Order: sequence, then C-alpha cells, then structure tokens
Amino acid sequence: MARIATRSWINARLATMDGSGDSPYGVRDDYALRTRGGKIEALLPMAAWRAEPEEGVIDVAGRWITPGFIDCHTHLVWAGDRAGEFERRLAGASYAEIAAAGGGIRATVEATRAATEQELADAAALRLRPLLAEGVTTVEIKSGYGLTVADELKQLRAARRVGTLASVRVATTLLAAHAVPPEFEGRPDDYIGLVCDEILPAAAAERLADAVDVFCEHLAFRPDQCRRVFDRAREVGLPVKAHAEQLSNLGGSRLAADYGALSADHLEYVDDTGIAALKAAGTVAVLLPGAFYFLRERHPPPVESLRRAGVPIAVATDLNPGTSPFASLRLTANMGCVLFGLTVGEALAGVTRIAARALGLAHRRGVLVPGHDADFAVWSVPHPNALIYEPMAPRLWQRVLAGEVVN
Ligand code: DI6
Ligand code: FE
Repeated sequence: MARIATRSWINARLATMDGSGDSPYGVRDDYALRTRGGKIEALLPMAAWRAEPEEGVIDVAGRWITPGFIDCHTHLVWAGDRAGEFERRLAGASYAEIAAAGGGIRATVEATRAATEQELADAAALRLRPLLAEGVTTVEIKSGYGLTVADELKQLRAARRVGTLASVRVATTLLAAHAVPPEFEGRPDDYIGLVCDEILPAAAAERLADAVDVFCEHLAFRPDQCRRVFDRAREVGLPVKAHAEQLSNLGGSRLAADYGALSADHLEYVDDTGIAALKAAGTVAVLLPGAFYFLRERHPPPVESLRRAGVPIAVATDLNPGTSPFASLRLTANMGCVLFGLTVGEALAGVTRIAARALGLAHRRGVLVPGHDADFAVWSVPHPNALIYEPMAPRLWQRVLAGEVVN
C-alpha cells in the first residue's frame, strides 16, 4: 500500500500547548491538523479547510488532540527486580542504607551486566507498553546500570533498539556516573577516570548518547567528580544533565547551570542560589514525583520558588526498579499536582513542551505547530485536564508518530 504523505485530522479541538496566550492549553476549537511528510504542515480552522486531492482524511468528531507526551527522564533499560528491597524499606531500612550495604543500584547493575543486549531491549520494550498506551511518543532512556565500557554501551545500544522494537522515538543519555561499581569500591575518583577516559569517549564515538548525566549525591558522586564528567562531555560536544538535590543539597544544580545543562532533575533540596542559576542558564527543572512518593520523602521541591523565578518545569516518570517503578506518565503528572502543587496546565506542559526542551528538542517536538514532527495523540475526553485528573482511564483514541497512526 502506498504511504499517504498528506493527511488531515478534521473536526478537532487542539490543545497546542504552545505556551502563548492566557490559557496553558493553547486551545483551538473546530480545527483541522494537516501533516505532510511526517511533519505538521498546518493548523486550519475548519471553515478554511478543504481536502486536497489524494489526501487522507480522519474525522475525529470533536475529540481533542495534544502533542505526543514526552517522558524526559527514565532508566527504562534494566534487568532483575528490587521487590525484596521494597519490602526491606517498608520494614525501616532507608534507600541510602541499602545502597551503602551494596544493594540498590548495584543489585540492578549485577543483573544488567548478566543480560544480553537483546534481552534488555525486549524487556524494556515490554515495560514501555503502558506508556505508549497513554500517548507517549518520545522517551528518554539513561544508561547507568552497566558501569563498564562494554556494559554501558550495551545498555545504550539496547535503548536505541527499543526505538526499533516499539513505535516510539528514543533519546539516549549516558549516566555512567550513576554509582561506584563494586570493582572500584573506595576509589570513586579512579572510576570517574574510567568514565572520562573510556566510557564517555566510546559512547560519543559510536553516537550512542544524545546527552550525558551524573548522579550528584552523597551516595553517588561529589560535585568536583561530576565536574570532571561535564568537562569531558563538553570536549566531545555532548549536552549535560544532572540528578541534583534529590536527598540533600550539594550544589549540583548550580554546577549543572554552570555547564548550560539541558536539565537538572529531582531538586527536592534546591535552594534560592540554585534556582537563580537554573533560571540564568535556561536549564529545565525536571520534577520526579514518582521517586518522591516511592521513597516516602517528606521534603517536596520548592515549586512556588521555581515558578516565581520563571524556571521551566517538566515532569517525568524516572521509571526505574529502585525508586520509581511506575510506567505511567499520566499518573506521575497527577502526583506532580497532588504532591508538589503543580497546576494541571503546568503538568501537561511538563510532559509536552517543557519535556521537549529538557531533551534539547524544543525546536521540533512538544507543541502542535507547523514544522514540528507530526507526533500527537487524539483523546476521547471532555477536556485535556481529564487526562491528569483520572490518570488510569484509557482515553487514547489514536497515537500518531511522524504522521502515521501507530495505536
Ligand atoms: N536517582 C534515582 O532516582 C534513580 N537513579 C538516580 O540517580 C534510582 C536508581 C535506582 O535506585 O536503581
Ligand atoms: Fe533518575
């Protein structure tokens, strides 16, 4: 069958999420959305729309169209599970104690090293399914459970392969500075040397990483160690991100801002200096309420200060086996509202326009605007706010990737 290059979705209500105007949703009522060659070509009032010859026409009968959702922070590729650790935490052990005793991230590292690239990709593609069923069209995937040259590259290749196994776009992030691996016990600086001298250059040479991330925390790496990784990333021309201020304040967001980071993520303990630095650098604050909830944290990120400062705020699942085993971006966005005080409009912008920005993709994804990738979702809802209000309700009518209906 010939591919129809031009299509219009007609009789639609658009939530463009373009950030202009008074409403956070950017509503256009009674519109047509035309795509050509995988891009959005035009948004037209129905009164101005006429079918072109050979054009495919899909009548959505008043349904809503939003940009495809973007999960801008996940650790989707892993092996093994940490259910026993969950039980130990419920019995009183802390995340930090479990990590210090060699569990936590290291347990997942052991299982991930033992898995093949294909096994990892297959498991990740399966794990991704609920996200796709709720309108996700782009997912970021981090490494960080390999922690050797071969195993980090294996994880990144598996992440890229997910994009061929499932109808989704994948952005990869090298997070080799996630934990000190057992063979470097007590020698974190030596491990950072391996990251800078071998793992990062190898990932860059094979074009396996779109960005570089670090875990700046007491139970992971100090700011001066993270700085070495950022310097190396800068040398090879890769943008950076940071897990910062999740459990304590080490100044990770200031460091990230110094390097013009795309995003600083978590930020429960960020202070005013950090917030000012993020604002000045244009760095996105990525909030991860799933991890906050699952670790039973008590100190939410200072959303009102971030908002007042004008720092762009995204929301992501942080999907991982230790701190956020929740494959739902809509549930996560709901948690962002209930636990952190985001408005529904902010949460929706946080999984579309601002999430795209956190991945350096603001020029081509995250809003409905001519010229952008034709990645969007068609919903059977009275208003997009229902997607966040009632996060488990199956409201997806169509998921569209590069102008093709994929669900
Ligand atoms: N912060 C997190 O929430 C995850 N990684 C990180 O740096 C947790 C990863 C894990 O516990 O497996
Ligand atoms: Fe994370």
